[in-house]
Amino acid sequence: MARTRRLSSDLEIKGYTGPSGGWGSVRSLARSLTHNLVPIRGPAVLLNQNKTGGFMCVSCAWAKPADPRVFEFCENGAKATTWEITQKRVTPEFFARHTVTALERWDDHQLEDAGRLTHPMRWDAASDKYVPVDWADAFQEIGRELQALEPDSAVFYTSGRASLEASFMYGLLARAFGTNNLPDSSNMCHETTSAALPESIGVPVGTCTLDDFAKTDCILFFGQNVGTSSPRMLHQLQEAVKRGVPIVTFNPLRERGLEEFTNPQSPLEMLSGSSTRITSQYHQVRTGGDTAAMMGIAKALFALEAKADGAGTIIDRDFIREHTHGFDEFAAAVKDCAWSQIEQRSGLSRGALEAAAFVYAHAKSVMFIYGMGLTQHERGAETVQMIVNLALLRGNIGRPGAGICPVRGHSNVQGQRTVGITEKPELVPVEKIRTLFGIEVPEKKGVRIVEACEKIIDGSVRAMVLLGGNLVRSVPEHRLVEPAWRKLRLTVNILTKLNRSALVHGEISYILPCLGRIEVDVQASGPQAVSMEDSTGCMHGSRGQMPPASEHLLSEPKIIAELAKATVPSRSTIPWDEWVADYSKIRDAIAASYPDIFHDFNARMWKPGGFHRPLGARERKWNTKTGKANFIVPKSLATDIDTPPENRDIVQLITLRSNGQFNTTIYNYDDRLRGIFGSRYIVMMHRNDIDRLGLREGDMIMLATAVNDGVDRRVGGLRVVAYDIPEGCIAGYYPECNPLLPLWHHEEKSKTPAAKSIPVRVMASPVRT
Ligand SMILES: Nc1nc2c(c(=O)[nH]1)N[C@H]1C(S)=C(S)[C@@H](COP(=O)(O)OP(=O)(O)OC[C@H]3O[C@@H](n4cnc5c(=O)[nH]c(N)nc54)[C@H](O)[C@@H]3O)O[C@H]1N2
Ligand SMILES: Nc1nc2c(c(=O)[nH]1)N[C@H]1C(S)=C(S)[C@@H](COP(=O)(O)OP(=O)(O)OC[C@H]3O[C@@H](n4cnc5c(=O)[nH]c(N)nc54)[C@H](O)[C@@H]3O)O[C@H]1N2
Ligand SMILES: [Mo]
Repeated sequence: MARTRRLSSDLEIKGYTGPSGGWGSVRSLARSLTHNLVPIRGPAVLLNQNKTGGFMCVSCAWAKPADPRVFEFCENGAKATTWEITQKRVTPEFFARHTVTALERWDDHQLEDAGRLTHPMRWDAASDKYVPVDWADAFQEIGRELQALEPDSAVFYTSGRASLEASFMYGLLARAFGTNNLPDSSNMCHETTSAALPESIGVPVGTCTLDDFAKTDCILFFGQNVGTSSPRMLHQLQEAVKRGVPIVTFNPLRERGLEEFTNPQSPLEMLSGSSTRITSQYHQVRTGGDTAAMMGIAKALFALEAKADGAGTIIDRDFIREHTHGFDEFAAAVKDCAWSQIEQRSGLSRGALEAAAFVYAHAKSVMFIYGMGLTQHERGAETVQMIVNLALLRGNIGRPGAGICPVRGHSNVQGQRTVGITEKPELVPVEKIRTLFGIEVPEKKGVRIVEACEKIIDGSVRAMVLLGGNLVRSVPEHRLVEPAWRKLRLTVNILTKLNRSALVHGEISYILPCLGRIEVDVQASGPQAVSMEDSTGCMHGSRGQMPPASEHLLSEPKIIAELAKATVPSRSTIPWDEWVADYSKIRDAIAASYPDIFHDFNARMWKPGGFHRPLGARERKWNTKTGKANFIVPKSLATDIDTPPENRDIVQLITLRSNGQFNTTIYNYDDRLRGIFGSRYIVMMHRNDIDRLGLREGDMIMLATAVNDGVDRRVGGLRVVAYDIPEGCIAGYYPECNPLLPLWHHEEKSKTPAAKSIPVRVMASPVRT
C-alpha cells in the first residue's frame, strides 16, 4: 500500500495499489446495501440483473452475454440498483419541511440520497415549496402551457435511461407537437461517434460484439475508464489477457482498472489474492494528444512495411484496394507529419509509439475501444476517424475479433437514437410516421444540448421537459445557464429522485415521479416489460422485479401518453391508451416503423443474449458517399483550443468521473480506485506542476478558465492532490468543475462539450465558490 496522507479534515489519500474488482468492490457493495437500507430482498434481486427474463442494469450500457454469470453485475451496477431500490422516500411531508430555496443549498449527493420521489408535485410560489398535485391536474396544466407556446420554444430532453418503448413515444409526442427539439444525453457523450463514424464507415455505432473479445488478438484502448465506467467489460478483458492478448492503453491518468483486476466472482482469485494484469503497454498521452499518437503509430507502421520491402505484410493492400477510399492522401499526410510534432502533441516518445505500432503490426485481428477521453474534445470526431484510419490500414473492420468499439454511457442511450430521439428529421422514417400514426415530422432541424442552452440563455426557449437526467448540473457554463433556466415559463422533471434541475425551476414547475426499470410495471393487460439497446447494438428485454417505491408512481410510457393526450389530442391517430395498456403494441409500432432492425420484436427481445441490429460495416458493406470505407485526414494534430506549449501557466483540465458516482448521481464522496477519499473538491496534479506553481499537496486552490471572452469562470476551494498524470494536464470531477467549461468549447461537428481539455489558470484560494 502506498503512503496514506490526510490532506484536510475531510480528504484522505490512500494511494490505491490494489486491483479493481476484488475485496474492495465487495466491501463497497456491502456499504451501499446498508446505506440505502436495502433489506434482504436486495441481494436476491441482483441475481436477476442483466439476465434474460430479468431486468437490465440501470447503470452503464455494456453488453450482456447470452450465458451470463451467476452474478452478472459489477460493483457499480449493484450500487445503481441499491440506489434505485432504496427504502428512503421523498414524500409530500419532506417537501413541506423544506423550501426550494433551502434545498438548493444541498449538494448532489444529499438531494438524491434523500430517497425516491413518491408523489407528483407542483411548485407553489407563495410558500416556495413543492406541494402535492393530482396527476390529472398536472397533465392538464402542462398540456395547456405547452399549447400556448410556439412548438420550437419547447425542448423535450431525455437522458439515456428511458426504454425503447418510452423513447419512441416521446419522439412521437414532440413531433406531433411540432418540433424536432429532442436533445439527449448522447449530445454530451458519444454524439462525436455518431458524427464521425457515418462519414468513415457508414454506420453511427460501433461494429464489435461480445464475440469479438473471444476472437481478438490485440486491443487498443483509448480514453475509457473501464474499472469505474463499465466494470463488467473487465471480464472480457481478463479472459482475453489470459489468452495472451496484449492490451495497449492510451490514457493520461494511471487508472487502476486498466492495470489490474481481481474477478470478485472467482473464489480462487479472491482467496488467493491473485489478480490479472490488464494493460501490457500503458501510454500516458497528453490530454487531446490521441490524434497525434495515432499519426505516430501510422508512421511507424509505414516504416515497418518499408523494412519488410513493402511486401504488404503490414499494410493490408488488398483490403485497402477493394474496400477503401482516400488511402493515398492519408499516406501522404502521414509522411508529411514530423515526429517532432507528433511527440510534442502527444507527449509520448517516438520509441513508445513505435512499440505500440509493433504490437499492432503483429496482431491479426484488433479491436479499438474508446470512451469520453476521445469524444469530448473540439476535434474529437477527427480523432475517432483517426481510429478508423488505423483500423483500415490493416483491414481491421468487418472480420471476427476486429472492429471499432465505442463504449456508450447510459444504459439505453444508443437505443434512443435508434428509435427516433434525434434533432435530425432526415434520420426519421418520415413517410412511415405519417402513414402509420398520422404525424407530420417537422422539417426544421431541432436543437442539440449546446443549442438548447444557447436558446435558454437568449430567452427563445420557454419550456424544458426532462425525461430523466439532471441537465442543470450536467451541461457546461453553469453561471450563465442556471439564472437563465430560472426565467423559463415551464419546467417539467420526470424523475425517480430529487436533483438540482427540479429546484432551479421555471415560473411553473412540476416534478413527475416515475417507476424505475427495476420495479414491477402493471398495466391493464398485466405486468409489462420494456427493452433497450446495449453498446454493441444488441436489443434486450427487461422485466421489473421489485414492488414500486410508491403506489402513486406512473410508468414513463403512461406519463408520456397522458402528456400527449393533454397536449396534442388530435394530432395523431395513435391509440395512446391501448399502447399503455399493453406495451407489446408499442413494440409492434416500433417494428412497423423500423422493420429492418425490429421485425418480430416481441418474440426476439427474449432471445438469450438479445438480438443484434444489422450493421453494414460488419459485413464490409459501406453505406458512405463513396460506397467505400473512407480514410479521412485530420485537419490538425491539435484537438483543442491551441494554448502554446511555452505558455506554462495555463494547464489543461480534464473533467471526469469518480468511482462513487454515476454522472450527476453522487453515491458517495470516494474515488476508491484512485485512492481519493472523503471529498470531490480536489484537483489531481503532477508533482512537478505542484512544485512549479509554488504549491504543496493539500493546498486549497482556485481554477479560472483561461480564455478571453468576457465571462468570468472560476471554481474555488479545490485541494491539490499529487497524482500520476502528465505535466501540464490536471484532472477534476464533473459536475463540480462544469462552471469552468465554456458553452462554445465543444466538438466542432457534434457539439459535444469538450469536457476533457479546458484551459485553466491555477491560483491560491482559501474559499469554496
Ligand atoms: N460508475 C459509473 N459508470 C458510468 C458512468 C458514471 O458516471 N459512473 N457514466 C456513464 C456514462 S453516461 C458514460 S458516457 C460513460 C463514461 O465513461 P468514460 O468514457 O470512462 O468517461 P470518463 O470517466 O469521463 O473519462 C474517461 C477516461 O478518459 C481519460 N481521458 C481524458 N482525456 C483524455 C484524452 O485526451 N485522451 C485519452 N486517451 N484519454 C483521456 C480519463 O483519464 C478517463 O480515464 O460511463 C458510463 N458508466
Ligand atoms: N464536465 C463534464 N460534463 C459532462 C460530462 C463530463 O464527462 N464532463 N459527461 C457528460 C455525459 S457523458 C453525460 S451522459 C451527461 C449526463 O447527464 P444526464 O443524463 O442529464 O444526468 P444523470 O446524472 O445521468 O441524471 C440523473 C437523474 O436521472 C433521474 N433518473 C434516474 N433513473 C431514472 C429513470 O429510470 N427514469 C427517469 N425518468 N429518471 C431517472 C434521477 O432523478 C437522477 O437525478 O453529462 C455530461 N456532462
Ligand atoms: Mo454519457
